[in-house]
Amino acid sequence: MSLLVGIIGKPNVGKSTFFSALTESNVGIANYPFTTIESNKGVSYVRTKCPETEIGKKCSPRFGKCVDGIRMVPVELIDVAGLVPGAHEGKGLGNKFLDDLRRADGFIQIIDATGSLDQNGNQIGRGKSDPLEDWLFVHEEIVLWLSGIISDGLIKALRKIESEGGKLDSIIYERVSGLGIDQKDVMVALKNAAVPSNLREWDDSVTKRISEEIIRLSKPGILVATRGDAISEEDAANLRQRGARVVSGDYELVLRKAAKTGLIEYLPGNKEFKIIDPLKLTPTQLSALERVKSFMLRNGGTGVQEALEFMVYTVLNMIVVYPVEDENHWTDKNGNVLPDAILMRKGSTALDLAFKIHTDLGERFIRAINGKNKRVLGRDYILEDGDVIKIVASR
Ligand SMILES: Nc1nc2c(ncn2[C@@H]2O[C@H](COP(=O)(O)OP(=O)(O)OP(=O)(O)O)[C@@H](O)[C@H]2O)c(=O)[nH]1
Ligand SMILES: [Mg+2]
Repeated sequence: MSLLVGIIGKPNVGKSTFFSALTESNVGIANYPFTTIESNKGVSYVRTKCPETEIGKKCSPRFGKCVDGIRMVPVELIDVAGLVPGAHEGKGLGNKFLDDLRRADGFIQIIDATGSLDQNGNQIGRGKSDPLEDWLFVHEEIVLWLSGIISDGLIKALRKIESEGGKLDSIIYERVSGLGIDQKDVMVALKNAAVPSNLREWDDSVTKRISEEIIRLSKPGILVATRGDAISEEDAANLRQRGARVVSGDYELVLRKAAKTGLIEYLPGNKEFKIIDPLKLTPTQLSALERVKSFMLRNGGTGVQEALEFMVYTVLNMIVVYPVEDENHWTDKNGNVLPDAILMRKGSTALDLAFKIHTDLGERFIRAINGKNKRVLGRDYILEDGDVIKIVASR
């Protein structure tokens, strides 16, 4: 299973535009709430330096590509319907899509830099709402949704612990299994949430505190203020200071489309682009690209690719490793050089990598070999960013 990042936020803020730019897929985008009803899923890529240069051969990625030694590593994205206050009780499009977020490893929360929308995504005029305040209710909905999952049949289970014994962390873990949450995180959450020693004193506020801690520990997120193209530099600086990243999903979408049709040269994440032949552009296209250019100068790029990479590498703490079958030539059994680039959490071991590739490979693990220095590695070897690893397993 690859990494999955959920794109969330209130209706009409620009979630699907951000998603469409990153995944280069066509999805419904319109200036009214609830354009998206069914979730959109797609694949985007984060950049990393490819080890191909160290072996002097061109790599052949099975997914994504590698341009000038910069490898694009796949990440799954999911764009869901807008969240409104009360979504966890079924308001708006409610719970259904919250459940689509079950497997997400973390969330990118999109907010509207222009502050033009009320909590239901209706236009109320520029600056009439504080974009940062939306963070609170959207976060609250996610917490309450998890509380609902934990609460299901909980009181009965707690009574059972009292009469027959049993472990609280197992009871909670059981409820959140399937949400990609570690048992370790559940244990830390229980400790931090100050659970009453007498379980009879348990109430909804305890469940909520546990959910808050679990979300904080295992579903981290970042705030991305889109429509950065439509605000002043002063407002942008203010949003940045308050912890949001300022981007323009719309401009990133324009650039990716223009690059695809051969009008410009642009690689995602670059701070600038080049018009290939100005004579091929209409005056409208030229002036649109001028606007994009001036925003990129002010903002240091559109900010979209960087936001995803910040999420993956810094917030989710990922490194990239390259499993191979031949540790000398760094190939799979068909001779493809560095066919896979896999995102693993910092601190993962060689055994974790084996399990990530295939449960069977994990179960039959004997040792690993470091493709760079040919050293033999045990199951507890801590992987490093850029490692090329061969797993040796029993037959
Ligand atoms: N100026 C500007 N407009 C944007 C940007 N991103 C999105 N928009 C506009 O905002 C409106 C809503 O965009 P969507 O991407 O459909 O928003 P959404 O959050 O997916 O909306 P729902 O699916 O209805 O919740 C559209 O008119 C977009 O063109 C941006 O970066 N800049
Ligand atoms: Mg949408």
